[in-house]
Amino acid sequence: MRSVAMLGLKTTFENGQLEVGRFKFDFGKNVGSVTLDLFDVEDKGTSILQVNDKATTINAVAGADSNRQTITIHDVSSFVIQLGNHDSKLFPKTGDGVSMRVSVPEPGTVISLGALAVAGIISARQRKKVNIG
Ligand SMILES: [Ca+2]
Ligand SMILES: [Ca+2]
Repeated sequence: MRSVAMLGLKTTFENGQLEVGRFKFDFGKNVGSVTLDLFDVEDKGTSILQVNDKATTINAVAGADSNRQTITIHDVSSFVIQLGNHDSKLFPKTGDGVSMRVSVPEPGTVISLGALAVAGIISARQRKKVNIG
């Protein structure tokens, strides 16, 4: 299951293989350290924008095709990440799609983006409201 279709994006990116979008993860409590496993960051733009509702900038490093990297953030109850870059000059047709896995220390808790479709729906609704207003 992938969240691409749930985000209201009109076009698919990298042939729909990977996600581009802004996601909020809210755990509802401090879950300690959170590890993000990022796949296929090839251009700048992928960045953690907020941790616990405070603005921050933790940029993922662009690398070769299909590269992997992990970023760990600490004392996290929520965070917002921009995944991928829809306006990539390197990929003018597709944008730079990125896939992510999120791991938190609680045993067996691994969240994939597909499980977070709800977050995508909420942000799509908020965007709609903004457009109407
Ligand atoms: Ca790629
Ligand atoms: Ca990519």
